[in-house]
Amino acid sequence: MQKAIEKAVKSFLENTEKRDVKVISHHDTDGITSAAILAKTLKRLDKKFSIKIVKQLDKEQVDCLKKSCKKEVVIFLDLGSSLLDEISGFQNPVFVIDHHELSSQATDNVTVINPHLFGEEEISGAGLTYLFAKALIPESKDLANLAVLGMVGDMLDREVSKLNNKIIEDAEVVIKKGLMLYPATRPIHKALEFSSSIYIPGVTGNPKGVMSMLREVDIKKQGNEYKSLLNLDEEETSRLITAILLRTHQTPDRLIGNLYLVKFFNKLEDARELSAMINACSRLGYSDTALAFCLDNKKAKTRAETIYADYKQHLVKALNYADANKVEGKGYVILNARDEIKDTMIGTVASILSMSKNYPDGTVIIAMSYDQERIKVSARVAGKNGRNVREVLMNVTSDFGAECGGHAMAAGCLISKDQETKFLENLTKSFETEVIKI
Ligand SMILES: [Mn+2]
Repeated sequence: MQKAIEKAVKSFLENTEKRDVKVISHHDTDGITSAAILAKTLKRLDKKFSIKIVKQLDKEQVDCLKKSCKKEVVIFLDLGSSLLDEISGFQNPVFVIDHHELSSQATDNVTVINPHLFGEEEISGAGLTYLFAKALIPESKDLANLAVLGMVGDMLDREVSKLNNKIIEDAEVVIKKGLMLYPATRPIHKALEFSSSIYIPGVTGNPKGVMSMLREVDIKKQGNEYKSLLNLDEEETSRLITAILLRTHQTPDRLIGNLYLVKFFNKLEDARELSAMINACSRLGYSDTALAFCLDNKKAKTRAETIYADYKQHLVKALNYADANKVEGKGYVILNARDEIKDTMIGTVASILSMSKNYPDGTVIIAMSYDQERIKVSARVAGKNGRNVREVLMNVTSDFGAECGGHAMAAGCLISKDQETKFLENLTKSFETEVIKI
């Protein structure tokens, strides 16, 4: 892949001699950090560029871009691989730097850098963009911290690979083994209350529950504040882990993992926390703030922190709503949140429900939320084994057609509002036939 990157860089430099650059990137953490890495690099190269951050890329948007960007060098980051046929219709030079599955082959005017093409190991969009940036300017190690956020954002940090290790090394990450609760650098009671990485029944979103658990494990304030997770001593940590294990019925390996501490604004920060903050900004519609934060804007940092606090309140409310309104059947849970939960948060809610350990292994979680005239559906599987939820969605929507994406354990689709009843009918039918088969 390195050779392909070098070739791409050469062609990129030639093409941008007389053309400006248009960057299109995805609105999640991986996409935002990819855009930030490239923006910093283009600035150093003194190239003129503009950035567009999108929630998702569809055919219509590509057509729109074809009309509006006739002169620029267009570069897609963390997306585009599924639309190579459409992207091939551009008249001008196009680059796609992405790690998602490829739909087809691209034409000559499109340069694709994708690990699937080279049989490479998993790497995030930001990781790829970082490799591209390093090929453009070798002295780009200072951008590796952004690539670490992208990697953590796409949950590829458990993927031990040469490429990822090199990025972690370049970023001078401090790795600590510990409880996968974030932020690891802030007072423990806050981390417990807002722990979306580990859902603890009776504690997450419940300040009283947090206090009673801290009393139970004998963790006291030091002066006016609670210690952060990183500052707890060994015994406090192990008592806390036991208490969480008892409440979540998780296995220890799901709770313990590597904490990545990266330098941002001259402070060591928990990469998962920053990644969650960037995602939160985008999900509430503030991708511009997220990007400005990644470009070291101090004002954006303050704003992003406020938005993140707001997001956590939204999320806790959404989880409480889900708890009170979900419908449980044999082997499945359906949550139809309509307008009560934002479409940009419904996937997170579905993931948290699937990790909550309240359901037996293999339970399918379906969560739905309105997105203007459409309904966003997120499907997840609790535990490790179960039905292929992407197939479930494809079967259930087969008589009216819907674009389904994702994979066996986590998938999603968009349907129109008039299909709501039909979709729910098909869904229940499908689950009930499955039960009969068993
Ligand atoms: Mn990605």
